Amino acid sequence: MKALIFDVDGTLADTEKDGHRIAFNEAFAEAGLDWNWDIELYGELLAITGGKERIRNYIQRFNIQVENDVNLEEFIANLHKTKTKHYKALISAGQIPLRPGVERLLKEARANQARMAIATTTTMVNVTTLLTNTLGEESLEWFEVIGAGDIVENKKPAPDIYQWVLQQMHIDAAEAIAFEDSENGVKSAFDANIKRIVVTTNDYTQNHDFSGATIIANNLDEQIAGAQKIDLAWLQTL
Ligand code: XBP
Ligand code: MG
Repeated sequence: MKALIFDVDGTLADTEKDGHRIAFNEAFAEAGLDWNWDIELYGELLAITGGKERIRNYIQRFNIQVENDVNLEEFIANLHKTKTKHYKALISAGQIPLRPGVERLLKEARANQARMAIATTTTMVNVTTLLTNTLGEESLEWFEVIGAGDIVENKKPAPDIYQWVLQQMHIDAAEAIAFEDSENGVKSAFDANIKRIVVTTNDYTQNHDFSGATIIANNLDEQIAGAQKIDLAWLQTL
């Protein structure tokens, strides 16, 4: 049985528009900044993965002057810490559900002792908060490895995080199936040599270039060629 490696943001849950974006804006307000990332702008900023990297890109792109006497690195790190605090609060309040079919597939995989892991760009506490709030505390144990955030040097679309997870699991890329929602995510998995990639798109990613993906569906509960939904039996045919 192949190991299942899941992305988090956009794949397990639609966290970007009503989660991360809101938390960024709350952090900006708390820091006294008049920045506002509206839905459209945020969609463009998503091209850069990682919250700290996204803030830096925004500052550069709009030529924003951050107070002269502060160190930019430190400024971004502090702002991002505040963002993570707001994101955690939002997820803990149960604002974001899992996407259709996610709980079903995770539980099916668990019941069949399939090996599972996570490969994400987001901060570790964001992952654990989402999992415990949607699936309970014990769900953290369902995942053999959780690769998250700054654990690798280069975030998606670089292959580093998938390579790191494969290494930790002591498996070859040929033994894995990756679950992604974005072009950056598919590129990351593909360049880590994972050639079985299941994409479930969302509003932000539906027009992305998914070259290298095995299948592109709206969600895991969608009827696809050869199956009523994306389940373990179908995944084993890949
Ligand atoms: C997810 C991301 C993350 C979140 C923010 O990308 O890009 O950066 O938007 O998380 P993927 P942090 O789904 O491809 O892993 O602010 O914690 O970095
Ligand atoms: Mg994603």
